[in-house]
Order: sequence, then structure tokens, then C-alpha cells
Amino acid sequence: MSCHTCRQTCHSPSPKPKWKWSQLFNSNRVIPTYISKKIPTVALVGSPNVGKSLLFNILTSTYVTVSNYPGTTVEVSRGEALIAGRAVTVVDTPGMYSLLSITEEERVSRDLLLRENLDLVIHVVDAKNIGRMLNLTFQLLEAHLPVLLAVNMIDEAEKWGLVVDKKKLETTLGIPVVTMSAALKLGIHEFQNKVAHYV
Ligand SMILES: Nc1nc2c(ncn2[C@@H]2O[C@H](COP(=O)(O)OP(=O)(O)OP(=O)(O)O)[C@@H](O)[C@H]2O)c(=O)[nH]1
Ligand SMILES: [Mg+2]
Repeated sequence: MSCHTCRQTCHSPSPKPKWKWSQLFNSNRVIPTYISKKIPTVALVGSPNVGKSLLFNILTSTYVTVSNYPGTTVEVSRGEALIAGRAVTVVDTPGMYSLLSITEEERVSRDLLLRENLDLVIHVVDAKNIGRMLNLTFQLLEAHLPVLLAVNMIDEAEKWGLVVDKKKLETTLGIPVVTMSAALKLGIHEFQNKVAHYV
């Protein structure tokens, strides 16, 4: 029987739906960013006294919480920031010299780095002691973490007559580098743009 030719005796096929359920789950569909994207998390890590907390305070102006890291008495600050128009969660970690942790603070920072699904790890270093501090950069890279190197305290380095070759660092390390002075708010704009770009 040729159903499509016999119009009286045949049931006409059920009308085609105008849309399919599969269209709702089509990965190519453009979903508004406020539904599809989670807020990225970035962590500020580095040796003690390099300016992590000062940078954290500059970035996070709205909502900040300070709490003990689970099972420890070590405080970790988290804050919401609007970086170059992007909402970002920023974590200020306790000072650490190495991923091979010795102190409780270092253990907390290491656990935080390895357990949290961070979108960007901002390694803050003191421009005056950059050679010594790059050791941690290599460890972070070996741990396959997405690293941005923030060479801070450039104001003090310049007073000492030190010049940081940002481009050379970038090409040698293969990661983004920014030079800045959190205290003088120099290079903050470029820093924010780079963070927003890499998250
Ligand atoms: N001259 C100068 N001083 C800075 C700069 N950034 C931070 N400082 C100063 O360095 C000191 C240490 O800064 P913090 O932000 O507390 O350092 P930290 O990395 O959080 O230190 P820990 O919490 O101990 O790991 C403070 O007195 C800051 O004002 C900078 O770019 N230039
Ligand atoms: Mg601090």
C-alpha cells in the first residue's frame, strides 16, 4: 500500500513537531553567559611579604570572607572581584616558599592549589628577589597549574637599579608575565586585563 497516495483510507502521518528535544541540548546553541559560565576562581600565591594581601585588597572591593582552612587554624581570605568587567573569585593564600611544604601555612596553600579547581594561579614575586622566587614558579608549572607571574614591588627594584625584562621572562617561561607595584598601583590595569584574559 502506498500510503502517501491513498488519502481516504490511510491515516495521515502524525504532523512533524516544529522542534525537537535534542535542539534544547544542542551544544552549538548560544546560551546566555549568566547561565552557562561558572564564576572563575583565581588564587594569589607566593612567598611571605611579596604583596599578595595588598593585591587581594585592591582587587576585591565588594564581598570578602575570612575563614580557617578546614582542619587548621590557618586563615584563608576569599573575595568577589570585578576584573576588567568579569566577575572573578579571588583567594588569598598564606605565604609559601615551596610546594614541598614544611609549615602549616605552606601545607594549606599547597592543598588549596592542588584540590581546588583553579582557573588561574597568580604567582606573586618580589622583583628584587626574582631569581630565588622562580623556584616556586617551576614547581607550579610542573604541577600543571595555569600560572600567571606577577612581578611585584617593581618600584623598589627600580630604586636598586634592577630592570626586569618582562618579554624575556615570558618567552623563557612560556607563561604570561606582568610587572607591577601594588603599593603605588602601577601596572594594576594591565594586570587586571591579563587576569581577565586568562580566565
Ligand atoms: N614598596 C612596595 N611595597 C609593597 C608592594 N606591595 C606590597 N608592599 C608592602 O609589602 C608588605 C607585605 O605585603 P602583604 O600584602 O602583607 O604581603 P603578603 O604576600 O600577603 O604576605 P604574607 O601574608 O605574609 O604571605 C606590606 O607592607 C605592603 O604594603 C609594592 O609593590 N611596593
Ligand atoms: Mg598576606
